[in-house]
Amino acid sequence: MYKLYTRAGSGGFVVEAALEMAGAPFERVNVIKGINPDEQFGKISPLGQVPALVLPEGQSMTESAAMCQLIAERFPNAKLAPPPGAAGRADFLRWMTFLTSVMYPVILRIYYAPRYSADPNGADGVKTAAIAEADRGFGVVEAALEGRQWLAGERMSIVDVYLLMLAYWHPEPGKAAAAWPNIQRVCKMLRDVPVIKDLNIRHELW
Ligand SMILES: N[C@@H](CCC(=O)N[C@@H](CS)C(=O)NCC(=O)O)C(=O)O
Repeated sequence: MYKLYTRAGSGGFVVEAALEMAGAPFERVNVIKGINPDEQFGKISPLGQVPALVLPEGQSMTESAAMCQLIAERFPNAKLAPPPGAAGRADFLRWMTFLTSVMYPVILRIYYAPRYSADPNGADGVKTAAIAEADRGFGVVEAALEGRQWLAGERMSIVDVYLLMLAYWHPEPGKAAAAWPNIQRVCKMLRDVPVIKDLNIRHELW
């Protein structure tokens, strides 16, 4: 049994989606921001962040992208990622890394702006710059989706779900929808996937 520490509206969304799509047995532990739900959480997530995943064998991990890749690897029949050697593999690794190392942190700067400035009046500036940087990143993904249905290979993969999550975290969803039609197209297709639809009841991305 997997155990996922998560919270509605957090990066736990994409890991919940991966576990559900894989058919992996898992329990959720809801984490209220700033409060350790149990002693184990403090040890496995030293930054106090979700998601955090405890594997059936007892080992634990943080980092949403690593979790998604591990779940894809452990449940190959779910086809959550193009396997090593497949045509879409390079794109999958590229976009997974881009979303997690470029886009996720920039979006954190929007929502946790005071953390990113030593100036007590600096948060607004951090936020404005972070939104501009997020927009630049979404522009890169938008261009990559031109003429193709999914980010990696010929079928949906967990990296598309990662993109949906980040796209709905944009502070101005209306602007985002108009500015990036290819991303919107991917989101629209995913919104109808039953697992995603169900998860949205709790996460309220849209
Ligand atoms: N790099 C981590 C980022 C996780 C993260 O920043 N989680 C946020 C929620 S989306 C969090 O728990 N923030 C609480 C905090 O930093 O205090 C990942 O990809 O899993």
